[in-house]
Amino acid sequence: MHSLMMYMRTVFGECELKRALITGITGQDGSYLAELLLERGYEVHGIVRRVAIENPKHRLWRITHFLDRVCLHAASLESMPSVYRVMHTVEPHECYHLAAQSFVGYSFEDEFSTLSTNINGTHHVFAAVRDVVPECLVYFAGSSEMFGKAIEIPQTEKTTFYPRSTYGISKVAGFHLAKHYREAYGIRIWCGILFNHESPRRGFEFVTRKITSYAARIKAGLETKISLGNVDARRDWGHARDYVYAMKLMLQRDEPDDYVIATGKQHSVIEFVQVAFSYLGLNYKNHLNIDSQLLRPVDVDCLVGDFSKAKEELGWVPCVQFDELVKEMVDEDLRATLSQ
Ligand code: F7E
Repeated sequence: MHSLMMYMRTVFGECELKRALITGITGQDGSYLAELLLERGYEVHGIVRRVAIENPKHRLWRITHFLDRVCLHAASLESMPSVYRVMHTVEPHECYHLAAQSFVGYSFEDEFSTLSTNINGTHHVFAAVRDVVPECLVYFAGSSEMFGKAIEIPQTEKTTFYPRSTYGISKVAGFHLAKHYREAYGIRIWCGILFNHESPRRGFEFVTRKITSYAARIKAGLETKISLGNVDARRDWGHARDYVYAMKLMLQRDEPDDYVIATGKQHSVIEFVQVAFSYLGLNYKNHLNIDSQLLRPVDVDCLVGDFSKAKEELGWVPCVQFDELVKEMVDEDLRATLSQ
């Protein structure tokens, strides 16, 4: 694949394909984004850890269906030389920096690696763009976790940040690094402030996928109970496929900016449970166990985004509604459970 791309680049010269580099290509968002960019005719490159290449069945499951159409580069975002090497090899026109330790719950267990991986990884990517491909358009994955203990409802691009986890703090640092690289070096970096976004490709550690996978297993008679922590937490949940489309739209704008990407609608964790279980004809009250061990030292209680700016300037609106999202996830988990 790689040599073919190099050959095409040499032979076709001027009319070369647009090259996109995605960090975090093996994750939920990276996989949907790669699909979108391939559809648009991009040459897609991804940074992955060496262990992922060595263990494709376990680590590359979200991208196996298009593996032959992308070029993967083994590198670690924590190693500046390896990020620079990939940047030199690919010379991307667009770089989507999605990779991070993104599980908030885990950031309480390992604050140090969350901060160092997320902040240094982001810094390495931005510095490599500045030094190797300064014309490259960059997307940075910000997060609604930056609002944390939100000081206003709904949250907009102007809402003051109040992060409540080292994950949230690392994203605030990345956000300010992006601004700094824009202002000091003229690097064109867009920040998406994405609220929770889910799909059948969501990791099992996140609450939505945990709920839909347990609902399916309970329906199939393989489990009887699900244990959850703070079921009163409220989130603004959208579909990941809609959200990666917003990333692409951002980079089509002339000037870099920040955009809240959300649905504007809020639901509690318990509502998610109720919709998922009742879709399968189950009464969640018969299966739910509240486990205080699953509570975080501090939680984010209430997030809901105002996406007016994205609607007005990008023409972006979320397409998938809450109920449809839950049902798509449950359907996929039930299908996978029954085919095991
Ligand atoms: O938790 C509560 C938990 O882990 C949602 C990441 O993508 O979105 C995500 O962060 C809520 C929290 O996502 C369980 O306490 C109850 O209040 O699914 P989550 P998150 O922390 O909102 C933002 C936008 C990101 O950027 C992050 O990268 O659900 N909850 N019981 C539970 N959560 C989990 N994981 N497991 C439970 O058993």
